[in-house]
Amino acid sequence: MKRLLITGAAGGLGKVMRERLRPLAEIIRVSDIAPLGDAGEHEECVQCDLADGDAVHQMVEGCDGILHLGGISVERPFEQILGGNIIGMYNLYEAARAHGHPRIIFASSNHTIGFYPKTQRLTPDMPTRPDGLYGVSKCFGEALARMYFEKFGQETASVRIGSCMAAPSNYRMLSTWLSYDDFALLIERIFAAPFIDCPIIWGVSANDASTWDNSHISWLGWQPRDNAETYRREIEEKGVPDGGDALVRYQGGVFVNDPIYK
Ligand code: NAI
Ligand code: 15L
Repeated sequence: MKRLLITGAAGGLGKVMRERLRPLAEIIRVSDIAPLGDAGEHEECVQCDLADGDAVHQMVEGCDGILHLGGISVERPFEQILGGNIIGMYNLYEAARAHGHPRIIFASSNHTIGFYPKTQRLTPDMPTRPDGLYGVSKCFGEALARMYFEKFGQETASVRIGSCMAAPSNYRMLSTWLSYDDFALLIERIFAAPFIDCPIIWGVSANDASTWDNSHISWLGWQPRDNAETYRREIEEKGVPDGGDALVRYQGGVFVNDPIYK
């Protein structure tokens, strides 16, 4: 790619991917509402609110691919979710439509399906069961991506990320963990494919305890290498939650207990 845009680049995942994805493009354009620090070599920094349509058009212009990590990433009052995740998604897709349909990777979330019981194996064609307004906003994002594909041919991979962090930090993450390496590998595969359509992909490592079925994307050739099982002993030493604990009862873990924040 000539220019890859990473939104949410000042956030937890954005900071990691800003470094790791350097080889994917001549220029990485990093964007966030928060300060981004100085532009590194082969970088451009664009500070911008996703809810500002004109600013988003300028941010997207000239980009051949977009990794969309920006937005509210946990349960928050609706007004915050509305700006970052609903209006922000619409602005991003309108800008992509105006600027040549750069392929988009949308950071969706397991909280689109959080109310499924942990014992159930899931495929992406099953109905959503969001566990909060945040999860609902990610369902909106996936639906928006689908509509722009059907109407305009806009390609998007909606990656329902489990728990993407350096290492799993609780019992639930033995199934939901996505390592940074496996996420970076997935991003590479998505941008390298000649055509991707508009799939929903489970963003999860090769965890023995995973309940998410990615067999529909075997054509992508993504083979996650990490397995949270490596961490089982040290996690279990901290204590094993009982079956009634939301952490292990629901796919979305404790998000199911979040109130509607005002
Ligand atoms: P984060 O909260 O650390 O980063 C999100 C970034 O988006 C922040 O830097 C924030 O300033 C920016 N942002 C928020 N509202 C904005 C707005 N209106 N305009 C522009 N930028 C705005 O979240 P994290 O963990 O880095 O996650 C990145 C993405 O991946 C998020 O979309 C999140 O929903 C999704 N995700 C992450 C998971 C994880 O395990 N880290 C799991 C599932 C989904
Ligand atoms: C998410 O969607 C959140 O963005 C992240 O902070 C984690 O809490 C993750 O899900 C998870 O379910 O572990």
